[in-house]
Amino acid sequence: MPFALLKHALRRPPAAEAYWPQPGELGQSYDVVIIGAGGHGLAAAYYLAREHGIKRVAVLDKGYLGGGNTGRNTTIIRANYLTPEGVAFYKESVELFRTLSAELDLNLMYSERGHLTLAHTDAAVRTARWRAEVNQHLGVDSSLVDPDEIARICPQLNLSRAVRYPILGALYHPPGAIARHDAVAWGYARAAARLGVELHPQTEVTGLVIERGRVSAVETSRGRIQAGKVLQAVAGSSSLVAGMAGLKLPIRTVPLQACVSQPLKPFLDTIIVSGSLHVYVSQSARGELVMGGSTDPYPLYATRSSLEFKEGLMGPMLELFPFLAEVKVLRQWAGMADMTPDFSPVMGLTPIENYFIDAGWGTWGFKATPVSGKRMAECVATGRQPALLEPFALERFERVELVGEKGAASVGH
Ligand code: PYC
Repeated sequence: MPFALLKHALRRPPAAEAYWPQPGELGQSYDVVIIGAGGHGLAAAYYLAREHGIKRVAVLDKGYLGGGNTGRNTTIIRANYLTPEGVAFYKESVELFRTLSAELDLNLMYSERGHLTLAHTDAAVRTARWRAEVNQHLGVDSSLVDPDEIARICPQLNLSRAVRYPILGALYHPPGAIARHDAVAWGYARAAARLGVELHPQTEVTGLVIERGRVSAVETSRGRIQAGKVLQAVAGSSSLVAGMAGLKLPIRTVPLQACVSQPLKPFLDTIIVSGSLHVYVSQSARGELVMGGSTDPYPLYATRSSLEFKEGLMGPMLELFPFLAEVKVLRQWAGMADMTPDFSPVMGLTPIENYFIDAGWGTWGFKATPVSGKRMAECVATGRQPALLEPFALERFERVELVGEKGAASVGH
């Protein structure tokens, strides 16, 4: 063996660099306390430090970083919404995602695959046409395609007319993408920590001290901290945390389950969604089929998995891809989706002067991570509702100015 090779083999491997420093003592006061170390909270911390110079920030989480819905979604990113407000918002998110790996210096495995929302009824074709027109008007690449075009884009799909719900057309959205969801949280956490933000996992918020219409302190399982401003960015527990601030949210929390198959050779490039059949599927870089269906039909604070979900999903999956009949499901899990009456999020100012909210993400929180982080940071830093978030203000429910996005849901409800 050449000497140089032997020397290399015997050299001690370099210690792996920690992504972020070990959490230290919890400080006594911060300019901003963020409740929730998921993608949204971490992204907001990063943009607060980077774009607004606000670095005395603590991000608290009762569990571990990215352990809630950030690590439990099916990683789909798209901007093909129904309302002009929703399209403009998610368009900015897609633009931020495109350069995020370079910005965070971490490979997020962002992969543009194209996204097909299948239409099996005349009504679904009409909604697809409507979405395509709104999308195009706002500069988002979407169009209505017929079965011949669908066969060209995704030849593996069963386009036979001899099924319960033949495919009549689809909304095709070429920018539709997937990314490594955990890495998005890790990337933002690392970049925020490098700018001086403190990350405190295993630190549960147990109460909020409100005095004269302002939050003055946050009670945690590790003691009380003074806070100049507080941003709530949790999922699943949004109503419970908001309740500590005396706020009542129009939110109903339901489990959303998903699963992955054993790894297969790459065969599915496109992300396939069928709102009518209640199924969505993409193939990850590891070869697993990442699949989901409808939300569970009752409110529940739980992340258990059920056999009904798996059985209910596999019928339509096999209708779309009959050749997968022998493929095994490898893993199953659930997140908790905070559903608002109009299927749009609640973002921005609240009646409490220095308390800000990022909630109600239902089934589309992951794809909004960069834009919600950036715009919530702007909102917290300036104390004003950014124009892009105006339609999503909590007070829209009092004004009855809803932003109805149910027609753009991939998930059956
Ligand atoms: O909005 O694309 C989506 C989606 C897929 C699964 C859950 N949400």
